[in-house]
This record gives sequence, structure tokens and C-alpha cells, in this order.
Amino acid sequence: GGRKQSLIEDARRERSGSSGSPGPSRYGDGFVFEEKQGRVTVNVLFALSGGKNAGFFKTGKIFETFEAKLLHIESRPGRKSKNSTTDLEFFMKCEVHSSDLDVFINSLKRVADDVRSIPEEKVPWFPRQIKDLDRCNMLITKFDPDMDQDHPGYNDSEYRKRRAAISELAFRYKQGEPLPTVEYTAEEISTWRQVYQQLRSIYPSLACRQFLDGLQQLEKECGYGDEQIPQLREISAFLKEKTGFQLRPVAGLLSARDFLASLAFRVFQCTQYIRHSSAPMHSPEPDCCHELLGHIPMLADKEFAQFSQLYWFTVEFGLCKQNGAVKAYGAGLLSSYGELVYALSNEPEYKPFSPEETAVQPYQDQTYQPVYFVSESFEDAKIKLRKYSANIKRPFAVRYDPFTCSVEVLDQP
Ligand code: NLE
Ligand code: FE
Repeated sequence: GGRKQSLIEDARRERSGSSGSPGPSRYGDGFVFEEKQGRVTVNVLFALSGGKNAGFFKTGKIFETFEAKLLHIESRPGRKSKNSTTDLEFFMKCEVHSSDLDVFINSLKRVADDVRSIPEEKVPWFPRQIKDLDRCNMLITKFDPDMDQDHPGYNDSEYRKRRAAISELAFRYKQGEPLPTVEYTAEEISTWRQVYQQLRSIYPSLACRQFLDGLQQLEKECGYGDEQIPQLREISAFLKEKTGFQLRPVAGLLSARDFLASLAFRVFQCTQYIRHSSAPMHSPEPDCCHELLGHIPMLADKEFAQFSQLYWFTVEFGLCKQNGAVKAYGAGLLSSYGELVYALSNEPEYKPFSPEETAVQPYQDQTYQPVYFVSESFEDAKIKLRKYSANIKRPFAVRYDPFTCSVEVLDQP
């Protein structure tokens, strides 16, 4: 399904049901949440129904009259009203004089419908328990075959139907249930076979040692090979024993926030559909080839499993030195025949891995990367990364409790 990222969406998401959060009072009457030097900040949500869209300018007038300082504004289609025109909803964050607040809100109520507030939480929602990951499924619709005209599956209605069916499995999944099994079709298996055979032939010379070790074990123990697409259930059990990682199904490319948050629980979210048969050698979005060939063998390595941040230029597109040669360990390379060969040719630029520089390097997500970062070793990269993340400023500290699989927030009232 087409899910868009937006502040409103975020605020509305049913996440508030989790332990300790405010529950239904989120949309209650307390408009104020921060008062400083006679001014308060409010998050206000309102709708303009039917033909009242011109009412937006009336609300604007109110903001002007009360000298409200606008900090953020968003609009989106809301509910359909009786005469079947779509209402518009607005979300505004603004600052007003404390003494004006009541009149300000009442004035808004006169010209707009459904005036509500969204209290701002001091700490943004994030999963605290492994079962909260059921709410971490916010998709980025960028490369979706339903949305993106350049997607190789865009004009293939069969393919899109199949994708929707497999997505459903992921949306219905709840943490702790057995992982869903997909019966792959002959065409899907044939795409897998091409990808597998082509990549398998260049891995020995282009992939790092840890990857080759992992792949060999998966071929022995998890049914990896060119005849069938391995199933998540078996692989998850395998990883759990090796490095404590487990898998859960996901419907597509996730927001970085949801994807990275799940890694904190050593849960790796895996797509189960396969790329379109017309483009087996490179896909801009993740698919089962990318997960199973790119990520899983690396997650079977203990040393590597600890190292899962600064994602793009390491876990996805990282290179490392090994016995004097440069080898690939990034999953985006290990699952793309085209890019793996290119990355290890002398075409792209190489830079030494340094978190400060890597974190701000703009990246390419349509086609091959123009720049890759080369680590001296995983150990070296990990030390640099730990140092870097220890210096990231945030208003609280967290601690992971492995016994209860929960994240505890420290330094909080
Ligand atoms: N380009 C990769 C592939 O073809 O498998 C997928 C990258 C997903 C981030
Ligand atoms: Fe990936």
C-alpha cells in the first residue's frame, strides 16, 4: 500500500498504545506543552470541510492577529464529507502569547472544524520492546512498482498483484509468530537462478572472506543454491544460533528510522518478493535476492553482526581491505552482479572509511555509487564508529536489556 511519510501521519499512528505513553489523551484538550517567557508553543490540527477551503485564509488572518509565530505547517487530504468533496486537514506548530491562547483557539474553532491539539512528546516514539516492532512498518514508496513509472514492474499487472499478495503477509505478521512461507512460482525461481549463478561465479574473487564463509554454511545448512529460493523461517533459526539475529517479513523499503530501530533488537526486516524478471542484475529496491544473498551471509558473522550503523556506505556498499586487496562486504554490492563488478573495477572513486565524512556523503539510490568507502578491517571500522556514535548528542541515554529484549530509557524524569 501507498504509505506516505509525514509528520501528521507520524503523530496519528497508533503507536501511542505502547506502555507508558499518553493514550487517547493525545488528542485531548491540553493545547499547551511548552511555555517560555510569556509565549507558548502549540501543535494544532484542524480541518476545513466542503467548500470551506477559502477558510484557510481566515485562519491565516487569526494567526496574523495573534502574532503567532509559525514553526511548521502541513496539509493533507482528510475525510470525505457528505457532498463527497475531500476535506483538507492542516497541522500547524506555532508560538503565541500565553495570555492569548484561549482566545486564539476559540477564534480558530469559529472558522475551522475539528480543532484539536497534538501534545508534543519530549522523546519521540521508538520501539522499547521487541513486540513494538509490529508498529515499525512505515514504508518509503519511492521504488514501489505501483508508484514509480521507472520500476521495471510498473506495467506488469501480474507482477504487481503478486507483490501486493506478498506484502499482505508482511503487514499481517506479528512478532513471535512463525515466519510466513512463500510458494515461489517457476518464473520467480528462474530469476533467482540467474541471479544466483551469475553472482556465485564472481563471489570467490570479489567478496570478502566472512561473506564466503557464511554463504558456504548457508549452502550446507539452509538450502541455499540455484534450485530454490530459501525460506526466511529456516534462515532465521540459523542466524539466531550464530549471532542472535532473527528475521521478520517486511513489505518493502522501510523508513530508515523503522529499519534501524529494529536492528537495536537484532531483528532484521526482510522483503520476500523478488525483483522483476526483466532486470535481474540490479534493483534499486531491496528484494529477496538482496536480503538472502547480500545481507544474510554477513549477518552470520559474529564480528560483523555487531556492526550495523552508518548503513549506506558500510552495510550496503562497503569495501574492506583483505590480504592487500580490496573486497566487498556491502549487501547492495553482494546482491547486484552489475554493481559488484563495477565497484571493484577502477572506475569509481575510493575514500578511506571515516564516520564523520561517511555520514554526510550524499548517496545515489537509483544506480551505482560514484564513491565507495574502504575500511582497513571490520575491527578498525567498528572502533571508529563507536567513537563517533559516543559523541552523538541526544537528550537521554538508552540501555538494552537482553533478558527482556527491551530498551530502557535512562536520564529521564
Ligand atoms: N542494488 C541492490 C541489488 O540489485 O540487489 C539492491 C540495493 C537495495 C538497497
Ligand atoms: Fe539492504
